[in-house]
Amino acid sequence: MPNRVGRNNAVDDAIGPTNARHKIVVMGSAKVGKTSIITQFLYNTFTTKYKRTIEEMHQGNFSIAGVSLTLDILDTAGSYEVSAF
Ligand SMILES: Nc1nc2c(ncn2[C@@H]2O[C@H](COP(=O)(O)OP(=O)(O)OP(=O)(O)O)[C@@H](O)[C@H]2O)c(=O)[nH]1
Ligand SMILES: [Mg+2]
Repeated sequence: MPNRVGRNNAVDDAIGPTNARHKIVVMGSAKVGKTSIITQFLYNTFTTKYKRTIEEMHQGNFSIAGVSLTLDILDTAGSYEVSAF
C-alpha cells in the first residue's frame, strides 16, 4: 500500500475540501474606515484614534462546518501620498 501524499482525488472529492485559503484586498479613499472594519472583524476591537495605514497584512483562521479557512487580508493606504494606486 503506497503512502498517501497530497491529494487522493477520489477520496478528497467525496469528503469535500478540508482547507481553503483566500486573499482579500481592501481598497478605498483615506479615512473611510478600511482598517476599522478589518480590526473589528478579526480582533473585535474599535478605536476612535486615527493612524493612517501605509500597508498591512492580516491573517484570519476560521473553521466553518469542518472546513479550515484562512483569509489573507491586505489593508491598503487610502491617502494619495502613500497609495500604491
Ligand atoms: N463613528 C465611526 N467612526 C468610524 C467608523 N469607522 C471608522 N471610524 C473612524 O474613522 C477614522 C478613520 O478610520 P480608519 O479605519 O483608520 O480609516 P482608513 O480607511 O483605514 O484610513 P487610511 O488607512 O488612511 O486609508 C478613525 O478615527 C476611526 O475611528 C464607524 O463606523 N463609525
Ligand atoms: Mg487604514
